[in-house]
Amino acid sequence: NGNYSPEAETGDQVPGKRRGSMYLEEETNNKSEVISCIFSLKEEVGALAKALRLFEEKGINLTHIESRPSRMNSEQYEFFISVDSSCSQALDEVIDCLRTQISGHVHELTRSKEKDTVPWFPNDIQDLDRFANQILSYGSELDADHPGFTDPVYRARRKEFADIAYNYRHGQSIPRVEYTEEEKATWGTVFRELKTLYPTHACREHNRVFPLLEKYCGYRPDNIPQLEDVSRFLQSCTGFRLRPVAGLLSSRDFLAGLAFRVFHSTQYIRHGSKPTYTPEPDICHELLGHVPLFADPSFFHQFILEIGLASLGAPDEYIEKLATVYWFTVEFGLCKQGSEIKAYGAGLLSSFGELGYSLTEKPKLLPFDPEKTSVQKYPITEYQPVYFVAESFEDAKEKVRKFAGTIPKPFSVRYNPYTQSIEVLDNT
Ligand code: HBI
Ligand code: NLE
Ligand code: FE
Repeated sequence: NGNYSPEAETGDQVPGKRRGSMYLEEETNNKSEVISCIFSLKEEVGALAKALRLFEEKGINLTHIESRPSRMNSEQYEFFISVDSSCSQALDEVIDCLRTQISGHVHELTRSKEKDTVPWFPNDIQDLDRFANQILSYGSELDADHPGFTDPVYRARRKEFADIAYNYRHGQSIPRVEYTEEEKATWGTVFRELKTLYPTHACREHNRVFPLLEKYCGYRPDNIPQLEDVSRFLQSCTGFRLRPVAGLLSSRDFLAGLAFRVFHSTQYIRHGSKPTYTPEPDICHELLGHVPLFADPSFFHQFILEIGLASLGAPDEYIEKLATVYWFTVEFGLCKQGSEIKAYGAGLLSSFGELGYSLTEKPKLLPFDPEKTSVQKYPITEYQPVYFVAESFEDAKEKVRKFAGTIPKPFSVRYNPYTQSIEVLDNT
Protein backbone atom coordinates (compact mmCIF):
# COMPACT_ATOMS: atom_id res chain seq x y z
CA ASN A 1 0.00 0.00 0.00
CA GLY A 2 2.98 2.28 -0.30
CA ASN A 3 3.45 2.85 3.39
CA TYR A 4 7.01 3.52 4.29
CA SER A 5 7.36 1.23 7.23
CA PRO A 6 9.20 -2.05 7.67
CA GLU A 7 6.09 -4.08 8.34
CA ALA A 8 4.23 -2.67 5.36
CA GLU A 9 6.42 -4.69 3.08
CA THR A 10 7.28 -7.80 5.01
CA GLY A 11 3.81 -8.20 6.41
CA ASP A 12 4.94 -10.49 9.19
CA GLN A 13 5.22 -7.95 11.96
CA VAL A 14 2.46 -6.83 14.19
CA PRO A 15 0.74 -4.21 12.06
CA GLY A 16 1.21 -0.62 13.17
CA LYS A 17 -1.74 0.21 15.30
CA ARG A 18 -2.77 3.71 16.07
CA ARG A 19 -3.54 3.89 19.72
CA GLY A 20 -3.20 7.61 20.19
CA SER A 21 -6.83 8.48 20.14
CA MET A 22 -8.23 5.39 21.74
CA TYR A 23 -9.56 5.70 25.24
CA LEU A 24 -8.81 2.61 27.23
CA GLU A 25 -11.67 2.41 29.63
CA GLU A 26 -10.43 -0.32 31.89
CA GLU A 27 -7.31 1.49 32.80
CA THR A 28 -6.88 4.76 34.53
CA ASN A 29 -4.11 7.23 34.82
CA ASN A 30 -3.06 6.29 38.28
CA LYS A 31 -1.64 3.02 39.41
CA SER A 32 -2.57 3.79 42.99
CA GLU A 33 -6.17 4.38 42.00
CA VAL A 34 -8.13 1.37 43.12
CA ILE A 35 -11.67 0.36 43.01
CA SER A 36 -13.08 -0.67 46.34
CA CYS A 37 -16.32 -2.16 47.51
CA ILE A 38 -17.89 -3.45 50.69
CA PHE A 39 -20.12 -6.49 50.78
CA SER A 40 -21.71 -8.19 53.73
CA LEU A 41 -22.04 -11.94 54.28
CA LYS A 42 -23.96 -14.02 56.72
CA GLU A 43 -21.65 -15.40 59.36
CA GLU A 44 -21.28 -19.07 58.46
CA VAL A 45 -18.62 -21.55 57.47
CA GLY A 46 -17.38 -21.05 53.94
CA ALA A 47 -19.29 -17.85 53.19
CA LEU A 48 -16.20 -15.84 52.41
CA ALA A 49 -14.65 -18.62 50.38
CA LYS A 50 -17.78 -18.75 48.25
CA ALA A 51 -17.64 -15.02 47.61
CA LEU A 52 -13.94 -15.09 46.85
CA ARG A 53 -14.46 -17.85 44.31
CA LEU A 54 -16.43 -15.34 42.23
CA PHE A 55 -13.42 -13.08 42.10
CA GLU A 56 -11.22 -16.00 41.21
CA GLU A 57 -13.52 -17.08 38.39
CA LYS A 58 -13.38 -13.61 36.85
CA GLY A 59 -9.62 -13.51 37.19
CA ILE A 60 -9.63 -10.58 39.59
CA ASN A 61 -6.62 -10.02 41.77
CA LEU A 62 -7.59 -8.51 45.12
CA THR A 63 -5.11 -5.96 46.36
CA HIS A 64 -6.66 -5.56 49.77
CA ILE A 65 -9.18 -7.29 52.02
CA GLU A 66 -10.38 -6.43 55.50
CA SER A 67 -13.20 -7.71 57.65
CA ARG A 68 -15.32 -6.28 60.43
CA PRO A 69 -18.52 -7.23 62.19
CA SER A 70 -21.48 -5.47 60.70
CA ARG A 71 -22.89 -2.74 62.86
CA MET A 72 -26.31 -3.02 61.31
CA ASN A 73 -26.78 -6.74 61.56
CA SER A 74 -25.04 -8.73 64.26
CA GLU A 75 -25.31 -11.96 62.21
CA GLN A 76 -23.30 -10.50 59.41
CA TYR A 77 -19.74 -9.66 58.62
CA GLU A 78 -18.63 -6.92 56.27
CA PHE A 79 -15.75 -7.29 53.90
CA PHE A 80 -13.92 -4.39 52.42
CA ILE A 81 -11.97 -5.27 49.28
CA SER A 82 -9.94 -3.36 46.72
CA VAL A 83 -9.00 -4.41 43.23
CA ASP A 84 -6.70 -2.90 40.67
CA SER A 85 -8.55 -0.47 38.40
CA SER A 86 -7.70 -2.64 35.37
CA CYS A 87 -10.32 -5.07 36.71
CA SER A 88 -13.12 -2.54 36.52
CA GLN A 89 -15.32 -4.46 34.10
CA ALA A 90 -14.85 -7.87 35.69
CA LEU A 91 -15.69 -6.32 39.03
CA ASP A 92 -19.05 -5.20 37.65
CA GLU A 93 -19.86 -8.83 36.88
CA VAL A 94 -18.75 -10.03 40.30
CA ILE A 95 -20.83 -7.38 42.01
CA ASP A 96 -23.83 -8.57 40.03
CA CYS A 97 -23.29 -12.14 41.16
CA LEU A 98 -22.72 -11.10 44.75
CA ARG A 99 -26.00 -9.20 44.73
CA THR A 100 -28.04 -11.96 43.16
CA GLN A 101 -26.43 -15.09 44.61
CA ILE A 102 -24.79 -14.33 47.90
CA SER A 103 -25.37 -11.03 49.54
CA GLY A 104 -27.91 -8.31 49.16
CA HIS A 105 -25.56 -5.63 50.36
CA VAL A 106 -22.82 -4.48 48.06
CA HIS A 107 -21.61 -0.96 48.28
CA GLU A 108 -19.19 0.46 45.71
CA LEU A 109 -16.80 2.98 47.12
CA THR A 110 -14.44 4.60 44.65
CA ARG A 111 -15.13 4.52 41.01
CA SER A 112 -15.35 7.66 39.00
CA LYS A 113 -16.77 7.21 35.51
CA GLU A 114 -15.34 10.56 34.54
CA LYS A 115 -11.81 9.44 35.30
CA ASP A 116 -12.18 6.47 33.00
CA THR A 117 -12.12 8.81 30.02
CA VAL A 118 -8.61 10.06 30.66
CA PRO A 119 -6.46 8.58 27.90
CA TRP A 120 -4.19 5.84 29.12
CA PHE A 121 -0.58 6.69 29.82
CA PRO A 122 2.36 4.74 31.18
CA ASN A 123 2.86 4.94 34.94
CA ASP A 124 6.11 3.11 35.14
CA ILE A 125 9.17 3.13 32.93
CA GLN A 126 8.59 -0.55 32.19
CA ASP A 127 5.20 0.30 30.69
CA LEU A 128 7.11 1.75 27.74
CA ASP A 129 7.60 -1.83 26.55
CA ARG A 130 4.02 -1.66 25.36
CA PHE A 131 4.86 0.90 22.70
CA ALA A 132 7.30 -1.36 20.87
CA ASN A 133 4.94 -2.74 18.26
CA GLN A 134 2.80 0.34 17.76
CA ILE A 135 4.78 1.83 14.92
CA LEU A 136 3.04 4.16 12.52
CA SER A 137 3.65 4.08 8.84
CA TYR A 138 5.23 7.28 7.73
CA GLY A 139 2.24 8.37 5.73
CA SER A 140 1.45 8.59 2.07
CA GLU A 141 3.74 11.59 1.54
CA LEU A 142 6.67 9.30 1.82
CA ASP A 143 6.16 6.40 -0.49
CA ALA A 144 7.42 5.27 -3.83
CA ASP A 145 9.71 8.22 -4.54
CA HIS A 146 11.66 7.83 -1.32
CA PRO A 147 15.10 6.45 -2.22
CA GLY A 148 15.05 3.62 0.30
CA PHE A 149 11.67 2.39 -0.74
CA THR A 150 12.62 0.62 -3.93
CA ASP A 151 15.98 -0.75 -2.78
CA PRO A 152 15.47 -4.36 -1.59
CA VAL A 153 18.83 -4.54 0.18
CA TYR A 154 18.00 -1.42 2.14
CA ARG A 155 14.53 -2.74 2.96
CA ALA A 156 15.94 -6.00 4.34
CA ARG A 157 18.43 -4.11 6.44
CA ARG A 158 15.64 -1.95 7.85
CA LYS A 159 13.81 -5.07 8.92
CA GLU A 160 16.86 -6.27 10.88
CA PHE A 161 16.84 -3.01 12.80
CA ALA A 162 13.10 -3.19 13.34
CA ASP A 163 13.49 -6.64 14.90
CA ILE A 164 16.03 -5.38 17.42
CA ALA A 165 13.57 -2.72 18.53
CA TYR A 166 10.57 -5.05 18.62
CA ASN A 167 12.41 -7.48 20.87
CA TYR A 168 13.94 -4.91 23.18
CA ARG A 169 12.68 -4.71 26.77
CA HIS A 170 13.34 -2.06 29.35
CA GLY A 171 16.48 -2.70 31.35
CA GLN A 172 18.31 -4.63 28.68
CA SER A 173 21.39 -3.18 27.10
CA ILE A 174 20.83 -2.05 23.55
CA PRO A 175 22.21 -4.63 21.09
CA ARG A 176 25.34 -3.49 19.30
CA VAL A 177 25.20 -3.31 15.56
CA GLU A 178 27.93 -3.96 13.07
CA TYR A 179 27.37 -1.30 10.42
CA THR A 180 28.31 -2.06 6.82
CA GLU A 181 31.01 -0.18 4.90
CA GLU A 182 28.32 1.54 2.88
CA GLU A 183 26.46 2.64 6.01
CA LYS A 184 29.66 3.93 7.54
CA ALA A 185 30.40 5.88 4.36
CA THR A 186 26.99 7.57 4.56
CA TRP A 187 27.62 8.45 8.22
CA GLY A 188 31.07 9.78 7.32
CA THR A 189 29.65 12.15 4.73
CA VAL A 190 26.95 13.46 7.05
CA PHE A 191 29.38 13.75 9.97
CA ARG A 192 32.04 15.67 8.04
CA GLU A 193 29.65 18.07 6.34
CA LEU A 194 27.84 18.87 9.56
CA LYS A 195 31.02 19.33 11.53
CA THR A 196 32.09 22.13 9.25
CA LEU A 197 28.75 23.91 9.79
CA TYR A 198 28.38 23.50 13.56
CA PRO A 199 30.82 26.21 14.69
CA THR A 200 28.86 28.89 12.81
CA HIS A 201 25.34 27.44 12.77
CA ALA A 202 24.78 25.40 15.95
CA CYS A 203 23.87 26.86 19.34
CA ARG A 204 26.61 27.05 21.95
CA GLU A 205 25.23 24.17 24.05
CA HIS A 206 25.55 21.83 21.08
CA ASN A 207 29.09 22.98 20.41
CA ARG A 208 30.01 22.58 24.05
CA VAL A 209 28.89 18.94 24.26
CA PHE A 210 30.11 17.74 20.87
CA PRO A 211 33.81 17.36 21.84
CA LEU A 212 32.75 15.23 24.83
CA LEU A 213 30.90 12.88 22.51
CA GLU A 214 34.02 12.62 20.39
CA LYS A 215 36.07 11.87 23.45
CA TYR A 216 33.76 9.40 25.26
CA CYS A 217 31.31 7.94 22.77
CA GLY A 218 33.25 7.23 19.61
CA TYR A 219 31.88 10.09 17.51
CA ARG A 220 34.20 9.96 14.50
CA PRO A 221 33.76 10.17 10.73
CA ASP A 222 34.70 6.49 10.36
CA ASN A 223 32.64 5.12 13.24
CA ILE A 224 28.91 5.05 13.91
CA PRO A 225 28.58 5.21 17.68
CA GLN A 226 26.60 2.49 19.46
CA LEU A 227 23.30 3.47 21.08
CA GLU A 228 24.23 1.63 24.28
CA ASP A 229 27.40 3.67 24.79
CA VAL A 230 25.62 6.93 24.06
CA SER A 231 22.74 6.02 26.34
CA ARG A 232 25.11 5.40 29.25
CA PHE A 233 26.81 8.70 28.62
CA LEU A 234 23.48 10.54 28.57
CA GLN A 235 22.39 8.91 31.80
CA SER A 236 25.49 10.25 33.49
CA CYS A 237 24.80 13.77 32.19
CA THR A 238 21.08 14.34 32.63
CA GLY A 239 19.48 10.97 33.41
CA PHE A 240 18.11 10.67 29.88
CA ARG A 241 18.48 7.30 28.21
CA LEU A 242 17.94 5.90 24.75
CA ARG A 243 15.64 3.10 23.77
CA PRO A 244 15.70 1.55 20.30
CA VAL A 245 12.55 2.06 18.24
CA ALA A 246 11.57 0.50 14.92
CA GLY A 247 10.13 3.66 13.39
CA LEU A 248 7.70 6.42 14.19
CA LEU A 249 5.58 6.15 17.30
CA SER A 250 2.33 8.03 17.69
CA SER A 251 2.94 11.51 19.09
CA ARG A 252 1.23 10.45 22.30
CA ASP A 253 3.54 7.49 22.87
CA PHE A 254 6.64 9.32 21.77
CA LEU A 255 6.02 12.32 24.02
CA ALA A 256 5.11 10.08 26.97
CA GLY A 257 8.58 8.49 26.81
CA LEU A 258 10.15 11.89 27.37
CA ALA A 259 8.42 12.23 30.74
CA PHE A 260 10.41 9.16 31.85
CA ARG A 261 13.61 10.63 30.41
CA VAL A 262 13.49 8.00 27.71
CA PHE A 263 14.25 9.02 24.18
CA HIS A 264 13.10 6.58 21.51
CA SER A 265 15.90 6.37 19.03
CA THR A 266 16.14 4.81 15.60
CA GLN A 267 19.22 2.73 14.88
CA TYR A 268 19.15 2.45 11.08
CA ILE A 269 20.80 4.95 8.79
CA ARG A 270 19.34 6.96 5.91
CA HIS A 271 19.69 5.72 2.34
CA GLY A 272 23.14 6.48 0.98
CA SER A 273 21.83 8.21 -2.13
CA LYS A 274 20.51 11.23 -0.21
CA PRO A 275 22.73 12.17 2.74
CA THR A 276 21.83 15.89 2.68
CA TYR A 277 18.28 15.52 3.94
CA THR A 278 15.81 12.78 4.83
CA PRO A 279 12.34 13.33 6.25
CA GLU A 280 12.61 10.32 8.58
CA PRO A 281 14.58 10.18 11.78
CA ASP A 282 17.67 7.96 11.43
CA ILE A 283 20.78 7.37 13.50
CA CYS A 284 22.48 10.50 12.13
CA HIS A 285 19.50 12.54 13.22
CA GLU A 286 19.35 11.00 16.70
CA LEU A 287 23.07 11.02 17.46
CA LEU A 288 24.15 14.24 15.81
CA GLY A 289 20.93 16.21 16.13
CA HIS A 290 19.35 15.19 19.43
CA VAL A 291 21.97 13.64 21.66
CA PRO A 292 24.21 16.69 22.21
CA LEU A 293 21.31 18.70 23.64
CA PHE A 294 19.94 15.80 25.68
CA ALA A 295 23.35 15.71 27.33
CA ASP A 296 23.29 19.40 28.18
CA PRO A 297 22.68 19.77 31.91
CA SER A 298 21.23 23.29 31.67
CA PHE A 299 17.73 24.19 30.62
CA PHE A 300 17.23 22.23 27.48
CA HIS A 301 16.54 18.82 28.99
CA GLN A 302 14.13 20.43 31.45
CA PHE A 303 12.32 21.94 28.52
CA ILE A 304 11.88 18.47 27.04
CA LEU A 305 10.67 17.03 30.34
CA GLU A 306 8.11 19.78 30.53
CA ILE A 307 6.63 18.74 27.18
CA GLY A 308 6.70 15.07 28.13
CA LEU A 309 4.90 15.54 31.43
CA ALA A 310 2.35 17.88 29.85
CA SER A 311 1.44 15.16 27.36
CA LEU A 312 0.49 12.51 29.94
CA GLY A 313 -3.25 12.02 29.88
CA ALA A 314 -3.80 15.13 27.74
CA PRO A 315 -6.77 15.14 25.34
CA ASP A 316 -5.98 14.35 21.69
CA GLU A 317 -6.23 17.92 20.47
CA TYR A 318 -3.59 18.99 22.99
CA ILE A 319 -1.34 16.11 22.04
CA GLU A 320 -1.38 17.49 18.55
CA LYS A 321 -0.53 20.96 19.82
CA LEU A 322 2.29 19.65 22.00
CA ALA A 323 3.64 17.62 19.08
CA THR A 324 3.63 20.79 16.99
CA VAL A 325 5.43 22.72 19.71
CA TYR A 326 7.94 19.86 19.85
CA TRP A 327 8.34 20.03 16.10
CA PHE A 328 9.13 23.76 16.08
CA THR A 329 11.47 23.61 19.07
CA VAL A 330 13.21 20.29 19.67
CA GLU A 331 13.18 19.43 15.95
CA PHE A 332 13.39 22.73 14.08
CA GLY A 333 14.00 25.42 16.68
CA LEU A 334 16.18 28.48 16.26
CA CYS A 335 17.23 30.60 19.21
CA LYS A 336 18.82 33.93 19.96
CA GLN A 337 22.35 33.79 21.29
CA GLY A 338 23.92 37.17 21.83
CA SER A 339 23.26 39.19 18.71
CA GLU A 340 23.00 36.10 16.53
CA ILE A 341 20.48 33.41 15.71
CA LYS A 342 21.58 29.77 15.97
CA ALA A 343 20.02 26.40 15.35
CA TYR A 344 19.15 24.09 18.22
CA GLY A 345 16.52 21.89 16.53
CA ALA A 346 17.73 18.35 15.87
CA GLY A 347 16.14 18.21 12.43
CA LEU A 348 18.38 21.12 11.46
CA LEU A 349 21.49 19.88 13.24
CA SER A 350 21.31 16.54 11.40
CA SER A 351 20.64 17.81 7.89
CA PHE A 352 23.47 19.73 6.29
CA GLY A 353 21.06 20.80 3.56
CA GLU A 354 18.47 22.34 5.83
CA LEU A 355 20.95 23.62 8.44
CA GLY A 356 22.55 25.86 5.85
CA TYR A 357 19.21 26.95 4.45
CA SER A 358 17.67 27.75 7.86
CA LEU A 359 20.07 30.59 8.54
CA THR A 360 19.67 32.28 5.16
CA GLU A 361 17.07 34.95 4.48
CA LYS A 362 14.80 32.46 2.64
CA PRO A 363 12.63 31.08 5.46
CA LYS A 364 10.23 33.19 7.51
CA LEU A 365 11.11 33.67 11.19
CA LEU A 366 8.53 34.21 13.91
CA PRO A 367 8.94 34.61 17.68
CA PHE A 368 8.32 31.40 19.67
CA ASP A 369 4.97 31.59 21.40
CA PRO A 370 3.29 28.26 22.27
CA GLU A 371 -0.22 29.61 21.59
CA LYS A 372 0.66 30.47 18.01
CA THR A 373 3.40 27.94 17.42
CA SER A 374 1.15 25.04 18.45
CA VAL A 375 -1.28 25.67 15.58
CA GLN A 376 1.23 26.38 12.80
CA LYS A 377 0.96 23.97 9.84
CA TYR A 378 4.16 22.44 8.53
CA PRO A 379 5.43 20.14 5.78
CA ILE A 380 7.31 16.99 6.83
CA THR A 381 9.15 16.06 3.65
CA GLU A 382 10.81 19.33 2.69
CA TYR A 383 12.69 22.25 4.25
CA GLN A 384 10.51 24.25 6.62
CA PRO A 385 9.11 27.52 5.25
CA VAL A 386 8.66 28.90 8.80
CA TYR A 387 10.86 28.69 11.89
CA PHE A 388 10.17 29.97 15.40
CA VAL A 389 12.91 31.78 17.32
CA ALA A 390 13.20 31.30 21.09
CA GLU A 391 14.62 34.02 23.35
CA SER A 392 16.46 31.35 25.34
CA PHE A 393 15.88 27.75 26.48
CA GLU A 394 14.86 29.02 29.88
CA ASP A 395 12.34 31.41 28.42
CA ALA A 396 10.98 28.69 26.11
CA LYS A 397 10.66 26.32 29.06
CA GLU A 398 8.68 28.85 31.09
CA LYS A 399 6.39 29.53 28.16
CA VAL A 400 5.74 25.84 27.63
CA ARG A 401 5.06 25.39 31.33
CA LYS A 402 2.45 28.15 31.20
CA PHE A 403 0.94 26.62 28.09
CA ALA A 404 0.84 23.19 29.76
CA GLY A 405 -1.19 24.76 32.54
CA THR A 406 -3.98 25.44 30.06
CA ILE A 407 -4.38 21.75 29.18
CA PRO A 408 -7.57 20.47 30.80
CA LYS A 409 -6.67 17.58 33.14
CA PRO A 410 -8.23 16.53 36.43
CA PHE A 411 -4.80 15.81 37.91
CA SER A 412 -1.21 16.87 37.77
CA VAL A 413 1.81 14.65 37.38
CA ARG A 414 5.34 14.48 38.61
CA TYR A 415 8.11 12.06 37.70
CA ASN A 416 9.81 10.31 40.57
CA PRO A 417 13.30 9.44 39.30
CA TYR A 418 13.98 7.12 42.25
CA THR A 419 11.09 4.80 41.50
CA GLN A 420 11.04 5.70 37.80
CA SER A 421 7.33 6.13 37.94
CA ILE A 422 4.77 8.87 37.65
CA GLU A 423 3.12 10.31 40.71
CA VAL A 424 -0.37 11.54 40.06
CA LEU A 425 -1.72 14.33 42.20
CA ASP A 426 -5.45 14.56 42.13
CA ASN A 427 -6.80 18.06 41.55
CA THR A 428 -10.43 17.27 42.08
N1 HBI B 1 8.57 8.70 16.74
N2 HBI B 1 10.44 7.35 16.77
C1 HBI B 1 9.90 8.58 16.70
N3 HBI B 1 10.72 9.66 16.59
C2 HBI B 1 10.21 10.92 16.53
O1 HBI B 1 10.98 11.88 16.46
C3 HBI B 1 8.82 11.09 16.58
C4 HBI B 1 8.02 9.94 16.67
N4 HBI B 1 6.69 10.06 16.70
C5 HBI B 1 6.03 11.33 16.67
C6 HBI B 1 6.94 12.47 16.53
N5 HBI B 1 8.23 12.32 16.51
C7 HBI B 1 6.34 13.83 16.36
O2 HBI B 1 4.95 13.80 16.42
C8 HBI B 1 6.80 14.82 17.39
O3 HBI B 1 6.36 16.09 16.97
C9 HBI B 1 6.29 14.54 18.75
N1 NLE C 1 15.60 16.18 8.02
C1 NLE C 1 16.37 15.59 9.08
C2 NLE C 1 17.67 15.03 8.53
O1 NLE C 1 17.85 14.94 7.33
O2 NLE C 1 18.53 14.65 9.28
C3 NLE C 1 15.60 14.51 9.84
C4 NLE C 1 14.35 15.05 10.48
C5 NLE C 1 13.59 14.04 11.32
C6 NLE C 1 12.39 14.64 11.94
FE1 FE D 1 13.86 13.98 16.03
